[in-house]
Amino acid sequence: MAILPILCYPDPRLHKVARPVQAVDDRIRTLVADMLATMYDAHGIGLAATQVDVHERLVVIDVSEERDQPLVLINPELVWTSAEKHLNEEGCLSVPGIYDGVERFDAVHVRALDAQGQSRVVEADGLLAVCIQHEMDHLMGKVFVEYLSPLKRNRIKTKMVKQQREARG
Ligand code: K1U
Ligand code: ZN
Repeated sequence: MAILPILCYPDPRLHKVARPVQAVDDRIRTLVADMLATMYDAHGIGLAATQVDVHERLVVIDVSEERDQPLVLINPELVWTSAEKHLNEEGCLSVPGIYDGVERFDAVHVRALDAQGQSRVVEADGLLAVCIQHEMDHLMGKVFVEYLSPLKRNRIKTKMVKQQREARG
């Protein structure tokens, strides 16, 4: 298993729209294993393929306390959303150190293929529902800071560019 580099905002590759996975084969299963290892290594609760510069519709998630309940969603599609929405605090491995409120559906049902290529519907609420919506946004090239005001977003962009310049030395 490999730890993959995670793209950092404002990298333009984070805005690419992912294409559907054509076949759940060994290449995809290796990508799933590498993405899970990368997510656990970064202490995240989710990761979209877009964030590791692979522009295919695949996300991994684990919101369990014990970090032992991985969820793999290939070609995910929302099939139901609740009427209610709420503001939730979000973070992003591609925007390290930034947390802010985003309005999301309270509950969603998502149809997706699992790592064996089997179709299933996942019924989610709470943090899992928030995380699914955040990860599916990544597949559409959308980063959570785009829900914030232009003022906040520009401040975050400036901070990230400065951090990356300093890290490069
Ligand atoms: O997609 C990502 O960048 C992963 C992201 C997922 C996420 C976190 C919180 C709300 C929605 C989606 C993270 O894992 S950020 C780091 C983290 O573990 C975390 C941050 C805030 C709340 C809970 C967890
Ligand atoms: Zn994210």
